[in-house]
Amino acid sequence: MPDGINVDYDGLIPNNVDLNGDARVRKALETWHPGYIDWWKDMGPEGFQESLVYLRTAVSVDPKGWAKFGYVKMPDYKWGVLLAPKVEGRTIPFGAHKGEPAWQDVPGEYRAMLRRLLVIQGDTEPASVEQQRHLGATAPSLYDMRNLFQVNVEEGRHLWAMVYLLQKYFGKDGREEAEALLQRRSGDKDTPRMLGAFNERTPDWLSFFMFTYFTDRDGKMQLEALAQSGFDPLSRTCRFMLTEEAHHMFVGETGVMRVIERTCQAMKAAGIEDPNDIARVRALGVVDLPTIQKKMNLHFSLTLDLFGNEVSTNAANAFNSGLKGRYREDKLDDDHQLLNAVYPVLRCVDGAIVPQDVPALSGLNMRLRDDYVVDAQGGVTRWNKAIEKLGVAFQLTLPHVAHNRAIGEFSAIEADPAGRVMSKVEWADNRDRWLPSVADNLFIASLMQPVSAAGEYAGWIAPPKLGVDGKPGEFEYVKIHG
Ligand code: BYC
Ligand code: FE
Ligand code: FE
Repeated sequence: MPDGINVDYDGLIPNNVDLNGDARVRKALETWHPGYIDWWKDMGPEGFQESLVYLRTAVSVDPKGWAKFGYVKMPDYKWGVLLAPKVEGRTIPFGAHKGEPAWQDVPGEYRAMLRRLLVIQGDTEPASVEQQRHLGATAPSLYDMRNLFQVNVEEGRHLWAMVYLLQKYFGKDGREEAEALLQRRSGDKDTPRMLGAFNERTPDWLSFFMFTYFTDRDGKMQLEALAQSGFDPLSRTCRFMLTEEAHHMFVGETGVMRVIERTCQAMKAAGIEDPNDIARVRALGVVDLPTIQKKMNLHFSLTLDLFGNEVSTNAANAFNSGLKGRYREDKLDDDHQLLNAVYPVLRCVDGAIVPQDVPALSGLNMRLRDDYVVDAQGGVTRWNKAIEKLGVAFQLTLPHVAHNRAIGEFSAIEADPAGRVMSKVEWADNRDRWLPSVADNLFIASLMQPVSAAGEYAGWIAPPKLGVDGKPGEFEYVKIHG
């Protein structure tokens, strides 16, 4: 079947890229497949490989109806290779080659750079599955468990998406990279995943919701930037991945929202006015709002690290060569080349945080990060509205970009969530006021008792407003024993 809206579903690998007509790539993917399944069984959701999970599977790339729902054992999930439909006459939207026809093949001079971008993107996908593999055991409901597994299988499909590009366009190098993507392990001291945040633990469900809200949103921003690529197969791949990504952030935003709702309702019912009366709030078996703020500080700052350095030659080169654009490049009104433009960036000068204009090309990581912060604020505002509506005097705030950073300008200094710079000693003395302490994590861990009766929810989280695929509240989203 030629490239298009419909997906060839009959073979081992569902696809809309005519794998049947491309014996070399089909063989390469079929050879890679058993290693992938081994990886999934080893490193995917622990303890639920035989369960029947009510999952959506992509069966088309038509935005109006691309998924079908049904019970699947996760190792039997149909991970496919799906690209958004080709746009006829598409041209390279930015950089030195702006206006030239989009590349259908890898431009030789940019081969190494493109390969690196694909490998980094690909590496994050299995990493997140590894980070989340223990969470099934403590799911607060079958609904949440199902959402976790949905996110996991789709991250698995995102790995397939990058592996397809590597196998199809990078020959032997691509095969080696595809293999290496199955070898690295999140948090492993010898063969870790490539980016910092993907080697952190996701120890509890509040972390999972924060991760899918904040870190999957970095995924969204990076995919948006790569969706602009002059390398057309990458652009089309990322455009389809973005349709799935929206659900991951939905899981995060509604997850945090439900935790907040439950906490505020419990406080009201118990007559607790002071959100900082942590002992009394915790005695109700819900997460106090200051601890939610700390979790947010942690996951937001870890995610900011994923945007790289404030001033980056890599970013300039990726843009100039037409490989990685800006967020919504096609909606921006400028010359799309930026050779003479500047961009304001917060830098660290003599230990102080100061704005500085840098060449716009070198500042592209920051531009994307700034767009990210605006996007991330949206959900925080909605959370705050809910807190207010529930009558609790507390507001969540995104911490300053210099807070708790390990990459870039601010990795050299310490700053509190308001952006006040301080000594290492002051930081060490106060760290637990801003980031989850051992005691906070132990408390959250104590709440993580599994609830697996259909329609029931753990006491620290409110039920969702709507079920999945229009299903009623008591629907059995996961048949744990198959
Ligand atoms: N950790 O020039 P710089 C997702 C390295 S998430 C460790 O500033 P650049 C998802 C950097 O590699 C989206 N190392 O870097 C979410 C470089 O090393 P080399 C993933 C880091 O390239 C949830 C050196 O420092 N996709 O999809 O401008 C669930 C100099 O840095 C880090 C992408 O990221 C770090 N955080 O920017 C599942 C898109 N940051 O080469 C999935 C592809 C930097 O000098 N990647 N370094 O040895 C890129 O566009 C860029 O590579 C980065 C870094 C934005 C990551
Ligand atoms: Fe992904
Ligand atoms: Fe995601």
